[in-house]
Amino acid sequence: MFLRCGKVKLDLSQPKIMGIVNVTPDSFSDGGKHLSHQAAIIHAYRLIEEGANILDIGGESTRPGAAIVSEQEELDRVIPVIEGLQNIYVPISIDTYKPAVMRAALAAGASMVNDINALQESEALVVLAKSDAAVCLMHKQGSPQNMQQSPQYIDVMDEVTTFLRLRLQACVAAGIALDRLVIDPGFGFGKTLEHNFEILRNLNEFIELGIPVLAGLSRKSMLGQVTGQAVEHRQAASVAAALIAVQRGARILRVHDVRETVDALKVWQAVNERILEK
Ligand code: 8Y4
Repeated sequence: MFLRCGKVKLDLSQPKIMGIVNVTPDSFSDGGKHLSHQAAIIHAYRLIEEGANILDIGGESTRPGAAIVSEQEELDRVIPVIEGLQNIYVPISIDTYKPAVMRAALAAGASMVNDINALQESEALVVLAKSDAAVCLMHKQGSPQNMQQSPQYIDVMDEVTTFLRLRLQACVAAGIALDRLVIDPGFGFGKTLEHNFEILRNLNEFIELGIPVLAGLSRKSMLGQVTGQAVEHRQAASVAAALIAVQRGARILRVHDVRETVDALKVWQAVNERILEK
């Protein structure tokens, strides 16, 4: 199984790691954005060194209740970072739901779009159809501002699967080939603790859609709820969750802690390889 990201064909026969690069505004906002861009670029290089296979660059926090960032502000945050990463060999993913940001990021060198809105914004399908970039289609219920108020499903697996199938069909109808698409159930996006763990338990069911599955569990509140740990102490829980996702068929893991997740995957791979040797 391969994922086409522009010129790069990403081999997903072994699970791959997407490292998270947040471009957050620096606290010296009077002095322009140079420092936060520089910090994001340095962090990106570190994640590559640690073994990241994709970098996910985001300029708007999509954590529950986070403030909305204007299109121009988001562009000002992410485009200089993408431009500053011209020489890297790993594909760059742009984390955005705004079509104008997608277009500018792809022009600046990104070869994947990670859209928590699954290309439902008008023009998003058109922007991607005109490109050769990969796309991650994520499920959410509600908007990041209200999604955790009272998530409700009759059957969460059924609803998420149906939504992702419809978005896959919309992408194919718009001219985006299947080998450019990834699906993601969207852990924490309009889901209760029970919903999130039901999805993780049954993650293998998404494989039937025939498209690689991406899982984003890193540091999320579902892990805080079961461990009692604050966000800065969820590394072990995140690695455990990532490994469970891989065992249930996830092909891409979106993580903050790249080095630790790489090691966990090496243990998993050693177990699998040694089955074949016997
Ligand atoms: C601590 C740190 C607590 C981060 C919560 C968070 C996903 C995603 C996000 C995901 C895909 C987040 C952009 C939420 N999550 N994209 N983005 N899948 N494809 N929260 O699960 O990291 S942001």
